[in-house]
Amino acid sequence: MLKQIAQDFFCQKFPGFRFYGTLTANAQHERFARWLLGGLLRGDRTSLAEAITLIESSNPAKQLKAQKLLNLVLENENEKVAREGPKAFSFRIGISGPPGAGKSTFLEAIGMHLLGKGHKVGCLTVDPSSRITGGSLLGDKTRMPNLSKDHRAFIRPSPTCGILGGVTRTTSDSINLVEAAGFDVVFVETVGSGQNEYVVADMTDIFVVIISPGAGDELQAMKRGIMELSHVVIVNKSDGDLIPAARRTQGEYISALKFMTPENTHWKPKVIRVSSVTGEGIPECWDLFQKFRETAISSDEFVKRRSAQSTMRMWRFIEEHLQSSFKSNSTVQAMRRGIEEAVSSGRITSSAGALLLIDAFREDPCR
Ligand SMILES: Nc1nc2c(ncn2[C@@H]2O[C@H](COP(=O)(O)OP(=O)(O)OP(=O)(O)O)[C@@H](O)[C@H]2O)c(=O)[nH]1
Ligand SMILES: [Mg+2]
Repeated sequence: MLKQIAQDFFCQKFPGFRFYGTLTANAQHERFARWLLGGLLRGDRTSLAEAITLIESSNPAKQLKAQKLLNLVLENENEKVAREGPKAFSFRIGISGPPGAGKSTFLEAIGMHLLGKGHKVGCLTVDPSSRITGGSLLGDKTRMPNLSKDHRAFIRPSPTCGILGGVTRTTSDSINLVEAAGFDVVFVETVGSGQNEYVVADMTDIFVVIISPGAGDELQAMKRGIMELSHVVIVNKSDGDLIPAARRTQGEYISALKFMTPENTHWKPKVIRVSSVTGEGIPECWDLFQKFRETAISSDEFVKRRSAQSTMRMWRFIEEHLQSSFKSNSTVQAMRRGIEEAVSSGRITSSAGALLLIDAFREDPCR
């Protein structure tokens, strides 16, 4: 009893102090998670960065701590929503679009606009392709010079490659951490390359596609499914000589969207023009986002979408986790080349090759 009082005293007095001596590993994790949660709830950015690094770690002990922290964050969020109703929800905004469309510049413009309105803004990036290239240019802070310097904004680039459970898990868990630290508007930026849009749309409340003027070819190339996911299409760079082309592009997208099934029965997708450089159209763009949020909340779509996303994400995590354990398994790695060769040369069928690897994985005692 006395020991407990002494420990609590030290931990309160010196927030960074961790009194682990006599605690079980589980209690240590719990205490650490509570200490980090305290930092998050105070809006401490160092704690937030530490919490995100923790959930990105593949170290088993750190993963246990991370799970404790995420549970506490969830409890805290649920209590807040029970107390304050839907206005307690943060606003998660997915931003996608082809490389160079001006996504980061747009985030700088709208982010600064939001800081001016008293919001706290988080920006995360998703780039599963960075696993292949080994690095990402997304989140390039040079395109967000003011936002990245402001303490009311938090910018975090894509997690590095090879993380257990994949980018999806770490990004959606990071969203919860960023929100716990008081950032009430969270942008998730991704490069539009086919698959990423679905990942981002599954973690956000509104999905926005940003394009450049004269992107008629992009319209052809952009998958119908992705257009159907979008609630707002932004034609960026509507400034100077580019204005006529931006108007034309806006018209083309309005026509194209007429023939598509909207994602949300209560919202017809909108196509707007902005200039992230001059700031023209940015306040109207934010008003539109807010209108979407109000419509979604009042029609109950907001909560329904988040619930459906949670279940969908659980399955995505399982898939990512199983795939990464499978591919990194030493038995699978040892057999892989031989079986691939047997399949590609036609000696065995693809399904037989797959089953050989799956059986080897299942029977591996070290898995
Ligand atoms: N004229 C004009 N140029 C813009 C505007 N927004 C962005 N740009 C320019 O477009 C280029 C690309 O901008 P980024 O913000 O880096 O584009 P991005 O979509 O984030 O690019 P990636 O992250 O590489 O996919 C830069 O040279 C910007 O200065 C705009 O509103 N008007
Ligand atoms: Mg960018």
